[in-house]
Amino acid sequence: MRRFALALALAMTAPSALLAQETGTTPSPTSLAGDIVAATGDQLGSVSVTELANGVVHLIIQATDIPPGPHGMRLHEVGTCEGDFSSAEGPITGSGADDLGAENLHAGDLPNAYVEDDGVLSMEAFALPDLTMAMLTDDDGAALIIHADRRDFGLTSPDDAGARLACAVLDAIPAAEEN
Ligand SMILES: [Cu+2]
Repeated sequence: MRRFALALALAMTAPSALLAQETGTTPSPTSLAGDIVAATGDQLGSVSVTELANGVVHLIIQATDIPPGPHGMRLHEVGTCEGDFSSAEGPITGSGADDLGAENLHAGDLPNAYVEDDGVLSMEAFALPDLTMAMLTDDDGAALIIHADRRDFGLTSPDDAGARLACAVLDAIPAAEEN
């Protein structure tokens, strides 16, 4: 009877907690989340990032009060959103500036988002296959940037996404929230 009670207690312990206990490390997160903020500090929305079973990174991005029109969307190197958001530094480039064989396409690039007159941005996207969860969870983290202008990916014009309108620091979701 006593042995049964112990087995039950073990079974009820979260597997992730057991794993952390055994290895002495925290398992790398498979989900990240962040609040999208304007340069004024106003909160505009949220982003969630999930690594699928095959390693592909999937994003859900929702925000309000975004100027109507197309907006470049990109994952940047540093998880800091201060001032004009230059604190997030450059886009995640993966293996190099010309990774993926295209001068204007980097691992952190996402498709443009299109916002109607209501100012609502709502998109779901897969990241490029070059992007890994490890790039987003390195020591200095990562940030999502919503740019002022549409990106052209070098197809027909110089590729300039314009100013950084909004920014979200991508943080690991605490285990308690994830359940
Ligand atoms: Cu960018």
